Amino acid sequence: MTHTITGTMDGRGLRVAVVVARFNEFVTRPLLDGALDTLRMHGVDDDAVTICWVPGAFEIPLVARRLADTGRHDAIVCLGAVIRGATPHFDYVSANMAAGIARAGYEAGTPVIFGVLTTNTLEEAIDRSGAKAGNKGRDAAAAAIEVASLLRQITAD
Ligand code: INI
Repeated sequence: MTHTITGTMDGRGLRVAVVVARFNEFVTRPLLDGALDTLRMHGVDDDAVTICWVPGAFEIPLVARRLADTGRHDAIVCLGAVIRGATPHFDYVSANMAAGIARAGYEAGTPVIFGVLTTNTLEEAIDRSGAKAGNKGRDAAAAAIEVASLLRQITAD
């Protein structure tokens, strides 16, 4: 007989940290608003949410790792917007940020969720932060709840 463990979308009792980049704040602020609304909708208590602003996406992994190492959060949600048109640094910032976020989660053993937009244009970033193509902050918050719940069940089983 198979044994399936599925994460639930019940966020009650979960403690979540959000790391959000100030760079391109007109995009990252709606990502944050979407993430916070989704956490609330799924029962995560406002008092259980910690928000850390960082200068840009490049700084996200370090702060996410430090938060994960405290052991005080069930998941870390990373939010930012790296837009190709805005910088010749796009490739360096996005590659290091993505690898660092993945590494923080794998090494700390806490879900570190990738909610950073990497887009070719400003328009694409706006579309993905609440306009035409959903809100990546909401998606990231939902993923945080699901994976934190899944890990809890695996550990409890
Ligand atoms: N940071 C971003 O979050 N998005 C960007 O598009 C971006 N651009 O275009 O350069 C960006 N740069 C800043 C970077 O993340 C660091 O904060 C900075 O280099 C200081 O380390």
